[in-house]
Amino acid sequence: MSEATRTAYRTCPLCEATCGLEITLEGDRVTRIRGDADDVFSGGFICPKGTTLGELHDDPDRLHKPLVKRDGKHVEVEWDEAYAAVEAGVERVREASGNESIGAYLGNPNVHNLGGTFFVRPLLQSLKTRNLFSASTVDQMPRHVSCGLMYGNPDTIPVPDLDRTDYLLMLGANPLESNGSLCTAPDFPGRLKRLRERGGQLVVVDPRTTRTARLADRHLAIRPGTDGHFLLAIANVLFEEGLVDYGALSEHLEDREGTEAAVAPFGPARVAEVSGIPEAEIRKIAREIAGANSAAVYGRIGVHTAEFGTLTSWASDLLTILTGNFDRVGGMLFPYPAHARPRRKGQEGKGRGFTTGRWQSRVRGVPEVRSELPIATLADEIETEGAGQIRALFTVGGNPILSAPNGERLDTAFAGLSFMVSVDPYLNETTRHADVILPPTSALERSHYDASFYNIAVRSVANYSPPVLETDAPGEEEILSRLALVVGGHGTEADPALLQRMLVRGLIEREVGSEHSLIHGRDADEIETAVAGRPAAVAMLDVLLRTGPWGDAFGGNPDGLSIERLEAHPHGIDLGALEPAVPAALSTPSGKIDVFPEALRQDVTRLTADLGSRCEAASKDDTQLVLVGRRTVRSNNSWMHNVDTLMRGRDRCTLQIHPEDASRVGLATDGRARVTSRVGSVEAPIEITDEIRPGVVCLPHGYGHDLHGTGLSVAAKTPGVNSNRLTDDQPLDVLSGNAVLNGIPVEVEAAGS
Ligand SMILES: Nc1nc2c(c(=O)[nH]1)N[C@H]1C(S)=C(S)[C@@H](COP(=O)(O)OP(=O)(O)OC[C@H]3O[C@@H](n4cnc5c(=O)[nH]c(N)nc54)[C@H](O)[C@@H]3O)O[C@H]1N2
Ligand SMILES: Nc1nc2c(c(=O)[nH]1)N[C@H]1C(S)=C(S)[C@@H](COP(=O)(O)OP(=O)(O)OC[C@H]3O[C@@H](n4cnc5c(=O)[nH]c(N)nc54)[C@H](O)[C@@H]3O)O[C@H]1N2
Ligand code: SF4
Ligand SMILES: [Mo]
Repeated sequence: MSEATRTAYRTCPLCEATCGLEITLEGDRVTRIRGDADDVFSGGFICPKGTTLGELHDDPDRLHKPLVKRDGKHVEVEWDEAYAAVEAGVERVREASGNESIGAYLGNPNVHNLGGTFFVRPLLQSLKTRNLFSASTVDQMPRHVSCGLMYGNPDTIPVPDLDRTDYLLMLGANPLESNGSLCTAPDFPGRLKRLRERGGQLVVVDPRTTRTARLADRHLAIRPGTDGHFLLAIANVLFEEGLVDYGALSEHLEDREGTEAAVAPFGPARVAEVSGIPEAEIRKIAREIAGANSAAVYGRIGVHTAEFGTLTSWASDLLTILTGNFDRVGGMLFPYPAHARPRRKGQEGKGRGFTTGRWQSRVRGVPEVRSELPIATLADEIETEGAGQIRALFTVGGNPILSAPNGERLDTAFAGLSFMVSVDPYLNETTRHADVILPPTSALERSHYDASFYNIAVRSVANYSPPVLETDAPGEEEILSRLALVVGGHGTEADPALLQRMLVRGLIEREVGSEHSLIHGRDADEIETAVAGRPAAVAMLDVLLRTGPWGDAFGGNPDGLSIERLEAHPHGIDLGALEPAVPAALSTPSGKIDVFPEALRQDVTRLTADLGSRCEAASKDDTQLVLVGRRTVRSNNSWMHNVDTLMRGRDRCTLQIHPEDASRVGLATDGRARVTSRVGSVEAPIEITDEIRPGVVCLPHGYGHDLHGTGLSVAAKTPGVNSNRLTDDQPLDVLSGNAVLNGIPVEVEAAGS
């Protein structure tokens, strides 16, 4: 007799798009996953990754029990034994070299996970270290910094009003493969097609002719690393041609003086020479942005993981400010998630503002940003002896050996650590160095609500997914709580429920104590009882939702949102399109947008010098090749290469090179190439294609699964090469500490030559 068939609905946690999934199960076995046609946000859209949650769950290589390293080999142990090993290891390192000798790295999946979102902080607090690193500094840190400086809070990030804009200038993003980033919009491809269908224009700036570029009205194959110059040249034309019009935003802007003078060196003729985008095109775009009914500018990985990432992020917002498109329907708008603190109408939007550099890294002296240090300097901190040298490391949901620059150096550094703990479901390139690996439950076994990505969504939407499968195994919430207690010196016997209750209680007390809260003055015990009986992370989310802009205020607004209400709406609740939100959304000391923050003034000076040296170089015959990255829809950073259905077909880890360059360096059509940078060298199959700008070569990141000691049997069959053995850990985006992962100078030759 076959087991009962049932259908579950949930939000896909794999990327930023938050697609609704319809999951069919027989008993505990997933038999089919397809897009949830009734999902209020994604309307049935899905990508190949979303269909594989069942395969991920059933992956025989996924860890179910902790591993502890004994005599160089990982062996399975019970949970208590694993925590005891963590306690012993941490005590040993602390006694020998103090709190600062323990570092932590948080990877990308933390933000796709409720337990991670709420419970990583107690662990970090128990670690009492400033040696904190995350995937943010190989990703979006530049955007946090520019937004922090301009709007007062690094998490106040505007998004393009994708569904209503008449004009979208997109740089260094390929949402047809990535499904979008810092702009949560399920079915991004469909939304771009609809933009064009309603008569809007899409202009894509990318050194490669991507699938997104092919969808655009125009594609501009820019020289890598020159997006900042290009955007400032557009600003230059706006001033020069009298197209600047701040519109309704004018009274909310401060410190805009000096912008015109600062962009003066970026004349479109000069910038055309260095960027490869003709002067006429630069002028045309300036006129189009100024003339469109509404316009938005959106940049992502290709422009943020670059030397002037923060400047580029600032410049992209500047263009919409200069043309009255900022904080306007169809332009750039601030998202408004259901779990946010309600905005107060007419509020001035004053706050403390944002600063960086409250401390510096020990070895290279790079400034702290958002309480963390650049991942590009982690190897320095491990290798360099002296007080504060990192001797132990915690990684939570991260694979820096493949995702951070100069991966080979980091691999050697990790091998020299005295103790390492990883919270991760796989024995992979990074966790193979760990003395203790603690595997959390799978995505199907946990509740989900996209607390991170609704913060950057193009509509206000709320969707809560209860677990699809039941389990007694510990999820992130329990593992991180127990780690926090063990590391905090409370021993392996301490009850994680006490810590969890403390966090829920703390949140409730903050709300009832805040004069701005919907539940100000209410009885904390009553509120606590109302959310009791749920896992702590869900209880915390319930408090946030119920006191949020659409919340039920625990009875004050009976039709309002709560987890219970969301449970009754498995396809989500649409709360509407975004609206202008300035000044209430701001938190700058002045209550206004800082149009040209001081830190950026200094950076524009640096870019002006860079323009000068690039102009000089451009006049010489330059054959220096530069490396950029790419994503493909069947892959997700480094960790989904163990899913067989996604890996079928041709090898996707190829070196793309333009035919002119291939023949100049003597590459045969089907051969392999050796690619060498300042820091390393790899060999990859070549793919000669005219869909890449001459002078540029491209490798995807997240591959290189051929290292010994891992347990990824599928990935190991088509290991590919680690492109981050070529990226350099020395250059950084000065303002954010972000690594430079695109535009890496490389030499290419036929392999074996
Ligand atoms: N399928 C899939 N989806 C993913 C991921 C994944 O690994 N696979 N990862 C997820 C994550 S963590 C993120 S952050 C997002 C990222 O999402 P996206 O930002 O859309 O990332 P990419 O697809 O890498 O697109 C970056 C583009 O920048 C271009 N580029 C490189 N250098 C330059 C430059 O100097 N200037 C300009 N203008 N362009 C340049 C590259 O050619 C590439 O097409 O994707 C998310 N979604
Ligand atoms: N050259 C180059 N390098 C890049 C990029 C690029 O464009 N070019 N992109 C960068 C970007 S945008 C990002 S976000 C980073 C990503 O960098 P990382 O976050 O360091 O790497 P991931 O590949 O996402 O690794 C995720 C890890 O989390 C584990 N994991 C998966 N699910 C869970 C879970 O639910 N819980 C826990 N605890 N662990 C889980 C996986 O097994 C894996 O070990 O890579 C960056 N590196
Ligand atoms: S686009 Fe992203 S959220 Fe949607 S199904 Fe694919 S991986 Fe999941
Ligand atoms: Mo990312």
